[in-house]
Amino acid sequence: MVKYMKRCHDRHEKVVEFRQPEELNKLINFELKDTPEDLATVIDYCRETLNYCVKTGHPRFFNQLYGGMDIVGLCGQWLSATANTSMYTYEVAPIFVLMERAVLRHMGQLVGFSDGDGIFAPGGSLSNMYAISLARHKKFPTSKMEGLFSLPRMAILTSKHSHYSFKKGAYFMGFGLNNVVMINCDAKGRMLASDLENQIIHLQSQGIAPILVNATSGTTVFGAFDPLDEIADICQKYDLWLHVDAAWGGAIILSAEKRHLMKGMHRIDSISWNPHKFMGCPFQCSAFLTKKKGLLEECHGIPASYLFQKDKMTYDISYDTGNKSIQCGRHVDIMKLWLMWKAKGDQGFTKKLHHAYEISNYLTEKIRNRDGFELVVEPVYVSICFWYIPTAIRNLSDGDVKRRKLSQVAPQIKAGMTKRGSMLVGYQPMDDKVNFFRMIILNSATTFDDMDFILDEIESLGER
Ligand code: ABU
Repeated sequence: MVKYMKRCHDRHEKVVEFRQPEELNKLINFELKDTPEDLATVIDYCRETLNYCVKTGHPRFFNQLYGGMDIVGLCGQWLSATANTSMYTYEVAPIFVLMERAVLRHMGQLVGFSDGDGIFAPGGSLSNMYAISLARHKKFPTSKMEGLFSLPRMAILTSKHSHYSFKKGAYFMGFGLNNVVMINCDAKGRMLASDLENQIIHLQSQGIAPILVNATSGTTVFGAFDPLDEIADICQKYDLWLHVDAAWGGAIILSAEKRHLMKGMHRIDSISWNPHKFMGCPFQCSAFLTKKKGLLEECHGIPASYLFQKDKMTYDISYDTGNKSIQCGRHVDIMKLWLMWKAKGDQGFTKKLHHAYEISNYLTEKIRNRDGFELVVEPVYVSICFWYIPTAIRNLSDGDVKRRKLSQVAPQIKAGMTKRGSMLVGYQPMDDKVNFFRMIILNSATTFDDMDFILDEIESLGER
């Protein structure tokens, strides 16, 4: 593992040694048997596994909203794996429960919740589902006993650029996809507050009860920040739960220079903030925070006499966290984050963010000034969206033929970089925009030279 960590930081190493599934099936014997295999073979499996893993810690991995390799965080991950416990009671996780309380308190205070509550969840999607669950409980507390059967039809509102977890949450929790109202965005990907208000009025006129508005701070593709103050005004007017999905963008809270992008955050009811994204905490680590103390437990608490005995004489049972959660067993995600925060302080994360902005600004300037490259949208965060337009189609007039050809460019270049293993960058279409690249800059090891490298590589693959 230590060798692998070194390889992840070596630019001569490939980001991925890509193999097709049928090749990997030949390289590693995945099938299980009745009889044991010897230890040397088992260790070989470990070696082979790392050989074919994607090096997400490599400075040229830009594919996802996570990456990099924080050694302190990794040690925290190893330590909690060694401790092998569950977060549900103080009884079996005393130190981790106290760590979680301290980190949630600190994160809540940074958001502006003076006396809030929260929980670490297995990913941002689940954190967002916590918000839907609390919003429903707040509006219709009888839902805990009666389910959906005693309630009016409900809807949740979120922008067209928001994360798909709101749709997943809607069907998982029984609302149905038709009751997720997608609010229009401006050209920069920010929710249009005027459309939000129109949609709320329209829902109410049909007897549908909106229960939650989600605003996004750092949308998944453009990295846009919805206008929280304007949205909070509307939620206040119509008495709606305001959640912010800041899974990707929450780190800007740590920067006095950039925090204005989330102006109004102290007015929200809840927030999802994933330290495994920009902050570089080893996967996975997602915080759900709410202003409403006690609501998580009121909403999700179920007596379980084998875990949450009310007559425990060893300690104060308010330290048991299991009844805030929708899970039973809960992974210890806190140790790695707490240790990183101890080692860096707020300042360390702020420095990481400002470094990423410097690299992003450099890349943006290069894209602006280099033939064949074109920005899709002016970035406000560290997500840089752009097209590469090969020479062969550069002079075609705008129209269906050019769009069709351009839409094939990013997938072809992506296939090329994966085969070479030289770097990984994501792509997607968005609204009327055909496939474009989305570069995610978050690894502190990434340099200006890496940006020159990726543009050269994209051009070389795009001109083949
Ligand atoms: N949960 C974030 C979406 C995945 C990604 O674009 O990396």
